[in-house]
Formats: sequence, C-alpha cells, structure tokens
Amino acid sequence: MARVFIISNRVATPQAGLHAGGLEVVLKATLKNYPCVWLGWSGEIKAHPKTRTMHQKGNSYIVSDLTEEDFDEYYNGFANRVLWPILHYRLDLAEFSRRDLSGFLRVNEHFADELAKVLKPDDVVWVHDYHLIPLAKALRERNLHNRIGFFLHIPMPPPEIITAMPNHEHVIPSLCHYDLVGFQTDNDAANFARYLANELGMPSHISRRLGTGDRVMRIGTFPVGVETRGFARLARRAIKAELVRKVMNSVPGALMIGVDRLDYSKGITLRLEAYERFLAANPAWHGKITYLQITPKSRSQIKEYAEMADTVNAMAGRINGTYSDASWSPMRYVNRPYSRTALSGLYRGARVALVTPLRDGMNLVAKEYVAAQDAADPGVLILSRFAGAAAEFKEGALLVNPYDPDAVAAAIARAMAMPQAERKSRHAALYAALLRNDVSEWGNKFLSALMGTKEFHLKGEDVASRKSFEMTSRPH
Ligand code: GDG
Repeated sequence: MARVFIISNRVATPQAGLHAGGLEVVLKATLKNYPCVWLGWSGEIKAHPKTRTMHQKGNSYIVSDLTEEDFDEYYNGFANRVLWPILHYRLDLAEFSRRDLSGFLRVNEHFADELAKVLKPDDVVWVHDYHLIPLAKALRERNLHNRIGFFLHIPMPPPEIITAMPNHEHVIPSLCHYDLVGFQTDNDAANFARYLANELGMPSHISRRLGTGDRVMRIGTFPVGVETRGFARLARRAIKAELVRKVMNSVPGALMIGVDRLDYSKGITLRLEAYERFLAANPAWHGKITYLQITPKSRSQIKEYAEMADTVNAMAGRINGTYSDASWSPMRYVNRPYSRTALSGLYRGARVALVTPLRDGMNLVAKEYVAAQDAADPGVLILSRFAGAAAEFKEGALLVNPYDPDAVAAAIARAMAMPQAERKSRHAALYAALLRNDVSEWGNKFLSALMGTKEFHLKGEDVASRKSFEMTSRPH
C-alpha cells in the first residue's frame, strides 16, 4: 500500500503534539485515512543532531534535530527573516544574507537525504510550507521520481514583490520540480503563474498545467478549512467550562475577541489603534464592551517580533490607562496560550471577532469563530479583506481594510449595534461557506489532485482499489 509522506518543518509527534490549531488539526483526517509517515524537525537543537523514528496508530514519525547553525540560518534566517516577510508583502522587513540562504538549502538537502533512506517508489510525498520550497528539487537530484506535491500555507505575492527577493531565481523556480503546487486562494495561484510567465517564460494563462521538460507541474487552489461540526460541538460544550464562565461573568456588556500569534502579519498594532478610535468616537459603549486579545508569543528571537511585543504591550496599557474606570477596563491583553476547548468557548461567548491581518494565507481563527457561534444568536465577524478567508466569506463578514483604522472602528460600531436578524442571516451565509469546504475533505482533495485520480487509496481498502490506484497513476 502506498504511503503518504508528510514533510513539514515541525512534526506533531504522538509524544509532543503541536500547538493545537496548527498543521496537526488540518492534517488530522489525512493521518487517519492514509498510512502516513510524517518527517521534519524535532524542534530540538543539538551539537550532534540525531534522527529518530516513532510509530503510532499505523503512522510513523521521523524527526531530525538541527544544529545551532542550521536553526539560525534555515529557520530564524532565511525562512523567517526573508521568506515570511516577503511572502507577506513586507519587503521592508526582509533581511537577506547569502549565509542564511546556503543554510536554508543545506537543511533542505538534509531532509532530502533522510527521506531518500526510507522512500519507496510508490510512496506519495506531500510537502508543507515555505521552509521546504526546494525539497522536491533536492529529491529529484537524488533520482527520486515519486509523486511530490507542495502546499503553501501563506500567501504568494505578485512577481513584482517576489523578484525583489535577492536570489529569488535560486528558490522560487524550484517549485517547478513538484507535480502539484497548491495555494490557499486563486489570487495566490494566479500570482505564481504570473511569476512563471514573467521569469521563466511559461504560459501566462492559468491553464493549471505548466510543463517543465518531461514533467508536468500543476497549480491548484485548496483553501484550508476547519472541522466545522466538530468545532461547533466543542464550542457548545466549552461555553459551560469553568474558565469560559469565569471570563463571561467578569465582562460587563459584550465581549469582543482577537486571537493571533504575536506576528506583524496579523495587524495587531493597527487593530489596537482602531479600537482606540472606536472608544474615542463612541463614549456610549464605554463600560459595555471588553476586548480580549489572546496573543501567544512566537518567534521571540527575531528582533521585529520582540519589538512588536513591546509596542503592543504599551498600546494596550495606554488604552486601559486612558479609558478604564474602577469597574471597567476596555481591554484585556494576554500573552499566554489557551486550550483549544477554552478558545472555542470564548469564541462562542464573543459578540464580535476582530480578525484584521495585513496579509494572511487563510486565517483559521476567522473560520473557527464562525463555526463556534450559536446560530440562534450569533456574533459578527470583522475580517480583513487581505486574509485568504475573505475569498470565501465575502457574503456574511464585515470586510475591512486593516490599514484604515477609522474604517475598522466604524465596523466595530456597526457590529456592536447589529440587530439579531442581520447577525443570523450573515452567520448562515458564513456557516454554509464553512460546510462547503470542510477540512476533513482538504487532504483528500489535495492528494486526489496529486495522484491525478478522483479516488486515492485509503487505509484498509482492498486489492481491487489498489489496482485502480496503480493503473491511474501516471508513469514517470
Ligand atoms: C498559517 C498561515 C493559515 C492561536 N492561539 C492559540 C491557538 N491558536 C490557533 C488558532 C488557529 C491557529 O492557532 C492559527 O492559525 P491561523 O490560520 O490563524 O494562522 P497561522 O498560525 O499564521 O497559520 C495561515 C494556516 O497556516 C493554515 O493553513 O490559515 O494563513 O499563516 O487554529 O486557534 N490555539 C490554542 N491556544 C491558543 O492560545 N490552542
């Protein structure tokens, strides 16, 4: 039986797990339906790195340590100081160094070596995210002709931005070594196709099949979703959980929620500015709204992230200093993570969600908030037009330009005053969009497209379906 190799920077091993809501959640159905081998970084930095294998529930996990140098150059360096800002349209924040690029390529070569030791010819490889863009090229150079797909979780900007990245020609074109390259939205896919047209002279229309020599690479759009019904169930139960009840009981009036990793792409500082303007313009709401911003720290070793943590702290302090009275504070800013259950209950209790990234591949918080609502009395989603989720949520969300704090402030006022009938009809449209694209089908859709077949070999299927799998698989 063909195995699915999932390759990502971090691996949700059975022992450690990952921060809930990350890749582990979107890959849950894939891990259940297919025999999988998940390979990536162990999360540990060692002077003498080792690779370990674990097994659980029919799946295997292979994790490799990194050296300090690898971590600095590959992860903190090229991935998070060059690719992350540039793919989020932030050329101003990119810090390129040749040393980081060579470390980035070296770690990709290392993962390719580890894979080459265990890969069998009919295994399918599914690579995730920007850290591993060059992996297929490294595998092809090792003479591996497996089906290899890539999914980019973050945005793909227009070629005018990508080409400003030094040495982009050594990184981005290596995506052509995949059989299938998947994006969150049509806009991302179109940007990539335009890069290929401008830089490599490939056909400019998005035929979704672009030939490179004897290999056909296909481009597709596979928007990530949430487990809609499961998350709704979790939220229904969680609203009664002690922590959630405590929060709800301690809030005078309505709760407004924001949940984001502490990252400049999430637009948190401009969002706080918008809230400040809302408070200045709407004294009638003082004492009747509490904004809870949950922001677990991330990537604190990178300068911009540490600076941003200070700025957000100062802004939250200023807002509370200006507007609080003895019985009310307009906002609560917390840096610690909460359990997925607690989050789902808080979403359900919140009258408004503020999701205003400056740029975001998809944004699952927006989707989780919608899934968690009580359909009989739902809250309102204020969503940045620059989140991938906006493509599916045009109808139903209050779409805003996150760079315009006055417009976001006006949207908060509108959401707070919105009559129940309008909230219900907007929520119905949003929930229907979620159901149309549930994450339980996401892995299936990608893998079927990668195999070029409608059906793909599921765990426990019989020999007949295996035969059809072999026959429909394309010769290399
Ligand atoms: C990348 C792309 C794309 C957050 N705080 C806590 C917590 N979370 C969970 C949320 C959500 C997840 O983390 C964040 O997902 P996002 O989609 O919002 O953002 P990124 O982390 O930047 O993810 C993004 C995604 O990949 C998937 O393709 O949508 O565009 O940037 O699930 O709930 N979870 C828990 N406690 C917290 O405090 N348990």
